[in-house]
Amino acid sequence: MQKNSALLIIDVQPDFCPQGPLAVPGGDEIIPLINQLATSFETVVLTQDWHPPGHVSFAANHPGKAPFETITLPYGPQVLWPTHCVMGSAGAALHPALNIPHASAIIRKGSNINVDSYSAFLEADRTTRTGLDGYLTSRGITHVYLAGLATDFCVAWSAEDARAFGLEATIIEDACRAIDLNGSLAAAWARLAACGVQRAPTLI
Ligand code: VGL
Ligand code: ZN
Repeated sequence: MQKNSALLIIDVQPDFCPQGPLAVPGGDEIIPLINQLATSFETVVLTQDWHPPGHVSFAANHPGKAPFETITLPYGPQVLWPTHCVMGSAGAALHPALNIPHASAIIRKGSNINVDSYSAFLEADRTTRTGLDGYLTSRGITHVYLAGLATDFCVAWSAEDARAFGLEATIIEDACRAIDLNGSLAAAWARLAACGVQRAPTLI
């Protein structure tokens, strides 16, 4: 892989894998492929979804609301999720089967109690940056390849924002799994195509 490419591994955490509170079907199946892909990249960045217990995206913090309902917040619509990835909990750790010792940065996102952050670049208010754009740009990265969970939420939003920050973006489909809530996967692929995100089955 060229020096100007980075692998971005999104939210491969126990809470998104089978047995977890927000399990993505087959979420843990992608880990061997991700470990293998990572060996081809000099620059590898991992993200962790990382929420305080009182986070606004948790249905449990909205009396009378159930997981997977949508509410309206000051920054727009917000899906309410089961409590997941509470900062410091075992379910929020990087998945123990990940084996990527040369990964150079870990970005934690969603730590603001009032704002969700599907994207690795920008919070849901669409203005607060995580700093990932600066990290990548300062290392000369012009193309990000994306893998992880979930295709239709955090992977998709991260890929769209990569394009907005002027990067080429390719989603490695076999290295992702989706939640697919009410057609969210098809909707995500349509948005991704419209902003020029490329789609590859795998790189191996
Ligand atoms: C995610 C829902 C809530 C994800 C994170 O990683 O796709 N989805 N928080
Ligand atoms: Zn989350």
